[in-house]
Amino acid sequence: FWEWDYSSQNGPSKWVEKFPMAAGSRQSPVNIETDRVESDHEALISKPLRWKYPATASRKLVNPGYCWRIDTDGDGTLLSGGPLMDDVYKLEQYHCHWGCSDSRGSEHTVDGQAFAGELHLVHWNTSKYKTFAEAAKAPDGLAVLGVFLKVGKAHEEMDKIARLLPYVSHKDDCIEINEPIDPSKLLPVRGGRAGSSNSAAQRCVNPCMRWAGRIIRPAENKGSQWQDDNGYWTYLGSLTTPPCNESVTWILFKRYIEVSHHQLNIFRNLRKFPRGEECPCHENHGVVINNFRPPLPLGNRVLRECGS
Ligand code: BO1
Ligand code: ZN
Repeated sequence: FWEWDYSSQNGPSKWVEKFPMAAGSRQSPVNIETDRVESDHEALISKPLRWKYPATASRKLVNPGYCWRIDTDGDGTLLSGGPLMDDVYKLEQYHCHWGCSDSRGSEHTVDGQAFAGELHLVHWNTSKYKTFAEAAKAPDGLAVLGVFLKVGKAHEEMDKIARLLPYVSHKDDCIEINEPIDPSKLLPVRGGRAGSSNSAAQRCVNPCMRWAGRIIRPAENKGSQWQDDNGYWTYLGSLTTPPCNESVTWILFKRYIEVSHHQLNIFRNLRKFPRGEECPCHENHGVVINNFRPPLPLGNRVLRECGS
């Protein structure tokens, strides 16, 4: 009996023995060849990608033994438009992948280049399915927003997470989140680009409103709605961990966010083994590093881009 992980013994090349889906033709991640993407698809342009994440939706921080993960209650969250068209998706959880050093860690690569990490916001299609588990079995059930992490200056919202990680240092540790953590602040607004191109911005869809002589900012209560003018790549793929279901519409932002080397080191300090157990002292003294799956063939799939 073995549990899947990222080690040489039970890592990505062995997953297929227990999870046959991992050998499918719609697997993730992939390498994004920027000069081979198809641009200006009418379907993508006709409806801008938009999202809404109330900070109060982030409920629990978990160490599942292979990353950190924040589980949400989904209340008031929304992702729609772009490749998702009119279907409305809800945020289920968000988590991260990273390396042992700053030169690798992302799952997707851009023109063969890896980033220091990759943040995944995992959503499910509430227009068509009743639960996350049901959606996870359907070809259009899930949508994951991916954000590349590059080492630079410390990220304020990510620091709220980094400061909590010592409380979930061991596998199966879980804490409730009391300070609001806003996943929309983890999306790239300004900063560099994963591909080449010029600048644009993220727009707030619902403007501040006046009420009883006061200015009400949407962020103060239910979270504001944002739409992307920054550009993304999209393709049909899978979960990047077992069971590797081929149920994901991938949406990868062209812009990356910056996190500090120190913040990544805090990620690299999480343990793969439960509290109270001896350190198994297998690879890397039982810390969670290199929790990324290498890119798989794009095959006959189309990678589309939207925005500059
Ligand atoms: S990812 O964003 O592609 N890295 C990803 C990978 C796995 C999941 C979500 C996003 N979730 C998994 C759960 C499994 C469950 C599966 C299908 O969804 O971790 O426990 O079996 O429901
Ligand atoms: Zn992931």
